[in-house]
Amino acid sequence: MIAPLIPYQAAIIKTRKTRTLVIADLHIGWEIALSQRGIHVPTQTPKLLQKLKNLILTNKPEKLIILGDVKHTIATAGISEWQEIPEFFNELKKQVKEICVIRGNHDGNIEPLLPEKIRILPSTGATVGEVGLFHGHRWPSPALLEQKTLMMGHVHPVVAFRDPAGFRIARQVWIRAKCDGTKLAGTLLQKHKMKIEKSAEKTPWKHYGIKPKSSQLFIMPSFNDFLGSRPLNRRKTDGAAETGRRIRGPVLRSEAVDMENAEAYLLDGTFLGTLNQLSTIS
Ligand SMILES: [Mn+2]
Repeated sequence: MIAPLIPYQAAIIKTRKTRTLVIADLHIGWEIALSQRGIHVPTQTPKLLQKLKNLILTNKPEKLIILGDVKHTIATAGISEWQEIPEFFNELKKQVKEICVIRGNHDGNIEPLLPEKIRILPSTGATVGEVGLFHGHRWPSPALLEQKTLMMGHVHPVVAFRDPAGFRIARQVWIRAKCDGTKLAGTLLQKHKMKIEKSAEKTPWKHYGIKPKSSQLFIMPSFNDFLGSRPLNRRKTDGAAETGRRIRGPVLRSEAVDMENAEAYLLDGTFLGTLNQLSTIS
């Protein structure tokens, strides 16, 4: 069972044996990137840590999974990241038995920043209970498509609202989209240059040994409140549409995920409508 921890950007996956806390997109050190452009914001890392500690105290998970993008710089790490990231994880280690990081696109060379016993999982993802978890910038492994529910981060989903006077605000949201596991497996097979044989259902079994079952995809809001993003309800006529498509990653770009009719929920659980409906107010 999967439950969002309203009103936080976090979820709990419960199985018979364990409770796993899942968060995505910490982007520790985004303030440092700003300071290089002359804007000085004090470090926000202690606040992120406190928010996460409180969630651990309240929900008592045995396991914490971070769905990618622990740090903000992509390939390297700045001086403060060398200090802040190990400290952050050393504190968390005192609160929760097991911690895993699924590698995101910002997690290049993260190994030396993580203390002992923090496990790094590949960007192809991991399965917890009946949920397939992956970051989203790359394809998940075929094994994840056997799960009914997929969950990813990476896009930092927000919805924009504009009133008639032109004032605009953006709010973080959860996205729930229908997806077609067989189609996803088909696209993945094509990517691996394998031909779809007589039946689209049987080919994944033959090549990957799986029966695709994924029917819904959740996109998690970023745990870091400050991250910007291109609103998901921006109209397609926008000149930046192509860039937007590229950033979303291969799964959302594939026709197997119905983003038009995807449902958007505010962090407090309020249902806003589908992305298609919301495109009129962006
Ligand atoms: Mn990412």
